[in-house]
Amino acid sequence: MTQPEHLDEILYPRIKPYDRGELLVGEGNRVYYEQCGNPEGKPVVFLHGGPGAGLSKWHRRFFDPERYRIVLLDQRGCGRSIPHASDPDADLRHNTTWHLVADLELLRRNLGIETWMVFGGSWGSALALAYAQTHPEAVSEIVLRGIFTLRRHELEWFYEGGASAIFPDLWEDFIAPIPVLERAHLIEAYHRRLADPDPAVHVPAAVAWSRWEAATLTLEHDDELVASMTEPKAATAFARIENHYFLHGGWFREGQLIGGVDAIRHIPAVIVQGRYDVCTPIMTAWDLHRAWPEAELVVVPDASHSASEPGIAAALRAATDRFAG
Ligand code: STX
Repeated sequence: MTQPEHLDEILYPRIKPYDRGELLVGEGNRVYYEQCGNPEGKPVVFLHGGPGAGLSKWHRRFFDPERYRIVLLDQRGCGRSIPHASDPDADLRHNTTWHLVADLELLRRNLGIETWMVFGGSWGSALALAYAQTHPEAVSEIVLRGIFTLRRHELEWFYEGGASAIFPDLWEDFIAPIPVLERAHLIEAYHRRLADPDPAVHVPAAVAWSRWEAATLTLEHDDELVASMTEPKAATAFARIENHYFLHGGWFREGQLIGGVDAIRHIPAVIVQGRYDVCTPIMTAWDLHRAWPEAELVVVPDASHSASEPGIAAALRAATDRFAG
């Protein structure tokens, strides 16, 4: 996707990495990472969404490149990491939340970083909470956006019918590939198709899954975002990885991430949330805020989910500017 032009007025200038590498994380997986900004700056790690969405170039631009050492990675199976989950017979057994948490810790140590800021939106907010609660001593600050913790009712809201109340038109397209008798459990019904090694079966399912999400992420429909997220290879990895994680509840106990804030409440944190976020409704940010009042909650009144929305992007930049010291 070309970088959204409106971000030129909100975020830092377009930059290129000063370093790119591959982290060998075991089981044949290679995790792509890159570093941007100032090698002597304050370390921050960017955690993308999905899971399975991969990096975009504009993700580099939430941080002052003079003051930050910006580390970004494509989580297992997506983006430039290999093997890619779009491979017809991809095996996702070694792709779980706890593998990703371990990958982050390995990357931090390999890069010689003592502590880093953790910055994540949507699925990235879940991964940030899981990582910080497992390795609190490695985390200097936390910036979260579009809070998502994979509780049963969050998954049911977006993938089992709740959000059809707001997007009934797009919902019809989401359920269209699934026979009526299977619609009581859409995540499971989609799983059967997405796991099929035949591209004639898994690609159309992946595109329908990804279109539902892409088309509901922004306050106003964004054609470019939908086009980039429904490109068959990206859509297949995105849909397969998301579906695999959601089928397993992220390998969390119900309520684990909000229940686990005691381990991290001493860490300075900002929570940015769009009021009209349909993908990850504000109820979850509110529950997190109630459990963790020390973290600052910034509600953006005229935004939905995507970090590219102007109010969200501006609030995120303000947070990283403040933590830069
Ligand atoms: N998925 C939420 C999520 O993490 C349930 C997500 N959805 N779309 C995105 O992230 C991108 C904006 C990164 C494409």
